[in-house]
Amino acid sequence: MKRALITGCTGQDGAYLAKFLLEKGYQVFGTYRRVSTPNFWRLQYLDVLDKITLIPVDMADMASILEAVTLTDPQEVYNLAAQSYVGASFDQPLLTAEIDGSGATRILEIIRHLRKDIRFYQASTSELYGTASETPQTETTRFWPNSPYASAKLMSFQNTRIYREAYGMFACNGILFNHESPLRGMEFVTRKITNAVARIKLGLQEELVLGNLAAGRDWGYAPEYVEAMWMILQQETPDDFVCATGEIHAVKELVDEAFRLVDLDPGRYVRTDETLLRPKDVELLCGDCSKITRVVGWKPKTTFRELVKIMVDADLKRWQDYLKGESFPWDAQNYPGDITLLMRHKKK
Ligand code: NAP
Ligand code: F7E
Repeated sequence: MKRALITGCTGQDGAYLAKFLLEKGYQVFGTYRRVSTPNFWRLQYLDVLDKITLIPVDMADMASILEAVTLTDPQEVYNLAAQSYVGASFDQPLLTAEIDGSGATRILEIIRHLRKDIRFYQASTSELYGTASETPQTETTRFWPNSPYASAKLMSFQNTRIYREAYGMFACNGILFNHESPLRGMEFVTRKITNAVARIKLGLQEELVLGNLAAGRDWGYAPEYVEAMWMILQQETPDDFVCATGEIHAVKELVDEAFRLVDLDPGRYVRTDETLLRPKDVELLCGDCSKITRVVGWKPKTTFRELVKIMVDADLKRWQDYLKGESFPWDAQNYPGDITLLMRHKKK
């Protein structure tokens, strides 16, 4: 039986990947952060929590990563752990560099010294393109990061490539464009919108406050993207690949589509607030996935409209069930509606 180690197993992609690999017959080990309150809701939601083995790891702590790799002796390591929220990286740039930049290098070093035949997947990102020099972006488009998150991810991207070329390691980057699902974290714009739309429809919330409505993204469906991660590691030759849908939609379009699905007029409920603007945003991203389609055989299936519907339906059902008194693994009830967060990174 093949063994896979997933860092960041409690996150959106980690949970979907754990489920996918279990279905492929893998023994799955996942790392989690020791925190005062357990954070396993996604693994419970997908009914995989009791089918995987969890190991406490912090990506800042080399010893805990070394122990995880030694104990699990995996054939494949998927490095998904990250401070993944771009906005927060302006507040915590050094922590983000430590986790997202140095974290990957810690694993690469461990693999280099311990067992160079371990296949390594690095969760790279379309954010590397920042202010993109061309549209759509491919594997050869220039990187021009616009955030501390993206510059940290640039380090891990380059070290993954460098360890591949310098030491002959099977180390690959998936340059994944935004991918979403009902398991997406609440602070990301897609889920923030679909959760708010559900609450507004049910009379639980009065308004939705957003930042940059003009930003354009290439949004795909997360379960399809974790399959791409696995496919990348099954190739004969290690390489870097873009995963994307090739379609751009503005945040405003996402808002309109989500409200349309529940027959409400967004004009009545949505306002913008400049404290939600990032000091520097990425205005437009759109990927060209022809290389991964040609070489690996992966292509996206779910359309933008289908994705928004999946997410709105899921959030609506969860709030309806919640109102009926049902309990189930879920994150939204942990977010108090009325707290004021001081946005340190607000545009000056
Ligand atoms: P996510 O939901 O935020 O999950 C991130 C995971 O990393 C969580 O399990 C989190 O643990 C863990 N983590 C955070 N800090 C850590 C630390 N110091 N030590 C150990 N683990 C830590 O992110 P995602 O959307 O699944 O994304 C997965 C990966 O792909 C990330 O590296 C992200 O940057 C990258 N990526 C995502 C997208 C996207 O659109 N989703 C696109 C491109 C690349 P907790 O649960 O305890 O917080
Ligand atoms: O923002 C704008 C915001 O936070 C998308 C991460 O998974 O994908 C994700 O990064 C856009 C930005 O995702 C709000 O300014 C407007 O232009 O959902 P997001 P992201 O920054 O694209 C990449 C590929 C990753 O690698 C990252 O890990 O939406 N926007 N108003 C807003 N964004 C948020 N979060 N909240 C708002 O109220």
